[in-house]
Amino acid sequence: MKLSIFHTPELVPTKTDADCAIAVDVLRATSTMVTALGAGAEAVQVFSDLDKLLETSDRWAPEKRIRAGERGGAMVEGFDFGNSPLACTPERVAGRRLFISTTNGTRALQQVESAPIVLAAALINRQAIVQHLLDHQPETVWIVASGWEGSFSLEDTVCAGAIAHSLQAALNCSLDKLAGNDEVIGAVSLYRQWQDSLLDLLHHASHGQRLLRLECHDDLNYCAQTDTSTVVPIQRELGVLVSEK
Ligand code: 3SL
Repeated sequence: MKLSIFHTPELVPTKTDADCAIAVDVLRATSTMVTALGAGAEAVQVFSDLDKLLETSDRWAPEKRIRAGERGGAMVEGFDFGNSPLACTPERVAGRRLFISTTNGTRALQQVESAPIVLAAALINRQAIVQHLLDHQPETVWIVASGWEGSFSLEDTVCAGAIAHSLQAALNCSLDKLAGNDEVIGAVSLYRQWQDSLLDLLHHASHGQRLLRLECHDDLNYCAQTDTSTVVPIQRELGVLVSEK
């Protein structure tokens, strides 16, 4: 298995030739997707365009849909949810489809949507993603960090490093053998340095600070946890993710 990490969607080669592509947006899109599917949402459907989201979700019965819209960290007016994973309780999402558009996370997913296998990862489901890779042994794996509007983000790269670190241990191989690019070595080093203080790292991250200014302390606490969910969101049709199990 060869693993490559891209710090932003813009750095992903235009022709997707990975067997498996994994989008990461720890704060908060992929954490929200994992949580919604874990709470029994039927599926998560992602959109970069808010109008397209409204148009598509209009065709669903109101009791079968939740519209989640985030821009700049805040909830889009008129939507049911913003992008807080903590809103995704079984009472609110079970049996419903989450139609979601966020600033960066949905863009990362769309960048790799043509890969044969597309997954969504966060710190909370890190080990479940690693187990999926071990079970399916794809030859080429890309992890795409969402970043923030084209820039590097600490929280997504540390999550990519957490996945690579655990995968390397399970495969019992050298990092050089696993790494498809230098970013893997960098991301694993970042994870090794911060693995016992991920919440602190999220507090240093510029997007973490943006969310703290919006009073989203509980979201940071939640998203900083590792391996608390066994959900693997997997693309079933273009832009639609379901829980693998
Ligand atoms: O950028 C994104 O996709 C979002 O996850 C950002 S936020 O955490 O909802 O502000």
